[in-house]
Amino acid sequence: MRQLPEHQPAAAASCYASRVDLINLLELEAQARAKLSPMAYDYYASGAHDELTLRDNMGAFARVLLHYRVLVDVSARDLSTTVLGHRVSMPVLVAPTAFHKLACADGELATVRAAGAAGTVMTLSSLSNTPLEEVTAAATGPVFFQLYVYKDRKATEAVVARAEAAGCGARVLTVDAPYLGRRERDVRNRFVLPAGLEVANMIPAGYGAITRPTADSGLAAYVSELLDPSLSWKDLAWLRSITRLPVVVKGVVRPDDARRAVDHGAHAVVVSNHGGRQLDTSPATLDALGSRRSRSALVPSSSGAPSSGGWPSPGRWGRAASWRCCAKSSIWRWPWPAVRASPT
Ligand code: LAC
Repeated sequence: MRQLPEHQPAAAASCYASRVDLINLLELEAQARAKLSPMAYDYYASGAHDELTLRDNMGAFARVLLHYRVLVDVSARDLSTTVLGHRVSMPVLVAPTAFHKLACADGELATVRAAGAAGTVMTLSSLSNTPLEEVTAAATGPVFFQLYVYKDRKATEAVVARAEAAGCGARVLTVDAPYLGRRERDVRNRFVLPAGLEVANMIPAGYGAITRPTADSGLAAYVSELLDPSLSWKDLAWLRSITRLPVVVKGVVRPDDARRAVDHGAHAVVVSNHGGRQLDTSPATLDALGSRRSRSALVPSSSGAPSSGGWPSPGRWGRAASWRCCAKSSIWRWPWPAVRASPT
């Protein structure tokens, strides 16, 4: 039987590496590849199946050209904007990603400190290795909470209530993962959380452990066993009934689904293909964000549709912001009613 790469324990060292001259996320990724265990790196870096969408998420940026204007006095530049009533220094949020303690011992605490220092929002994953209360206690900026709906709705309602009590600013419902995408690297590695790491938020419900299955990815087995694939549009009403926070729908690539999301009560939509990790050959995020059908629906409004996927450098952010987005942000605006600053 193929010898599996043993997972080295999560890096005991702090996340705060000595100063390194990294100028974009691609260079940071190269550092991660050198420092992380193969299983941890593969988990973070992988896409579904042939990873075509994973690559196209970045390739799409090369298809966007900036036809810049000149002589318009840019001496006073301000990238700040607001997202669901929270002021941010720039139109870039930290998207929800799982298992930060695979990277270093500080895990999600390091991420939330960095997001606060950058003046932006951290979206904390349901599948965090650090309990949400510890993350919000360490936060110096807004924290949104990404939600996976478990078959056990009582357990889901409990974590929703905890996130609200801990001061999270919005609920980000992931809708593109009824089952986990087939990440072949995780299958080869038979991905599992190493000893000492769990799905911290779900330990009280008894769903903290991700164990190594006989084959396949331990995370795929966890998702298939515990998350609710029956989720449908009617469940947005259920979610809004159990939280006072704004509800954001994340994982949409179609204009009609984005419109359905708002028609069913979403306060905002995140255009995302889950970083190419779910359905290979789905459209690149930037193409979904800027497709002709979608852009034809673009009119200025005060609602928002951030996007997620393929943004490793400031140059790419600028291209996204050029998609007729609001002057100061890459929040994409749709012809929707104004987002209520505080949900009813
Ligand atoms: C992933 C899930 C956890 O992409 O969002 O791995």
